Amino acid sequence: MTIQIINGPNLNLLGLREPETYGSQSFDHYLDRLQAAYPAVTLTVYQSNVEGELINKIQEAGYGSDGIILNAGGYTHTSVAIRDAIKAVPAPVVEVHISNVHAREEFRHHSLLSAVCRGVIAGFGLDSYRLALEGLLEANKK
Ligand code: CA2
Repeated sequence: MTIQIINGPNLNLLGLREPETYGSQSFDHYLDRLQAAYPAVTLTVYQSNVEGELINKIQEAGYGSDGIILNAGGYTHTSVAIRDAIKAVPAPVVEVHISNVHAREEFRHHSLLSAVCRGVIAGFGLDSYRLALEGLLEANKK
């Protein structure tokens, strides 16, 4: 089983800035641990700060993988184009957030993506990605 993780704008700064909100671990370090915990799954990660590049990756992985774990960052709250890309592909997409977006500013309470995703996980730090993976694995069994 292959799962594509896609991280959007500014998530390349994980572990470097705002540890009170996003923790102090780099994503690469977290991914090594996640991959070791799920040897039967092939995890690949892509990060971009560019909306069109994220859409290209959703289209590619949406036809070439068994599922997508997507943290679209700030585009979660603004991007009709990313929503359209998710809706257009057959692979299930789980929306994830490291922080609890509902406990933050009002503008983060609404996602344009949630309605076209298989599910949403938010607020568990980087463990949100593992929980999303569990969701995809369970959904795949059914
Ligand atoms: O909680 C999340 O995962 C978010 O998707 C993160 C986005 C934010 O716009 C969403 O509302 C919620 C921001 C990503 C910024 O990532 C940083 C990581 C480390 C340091 C600075 C920014």
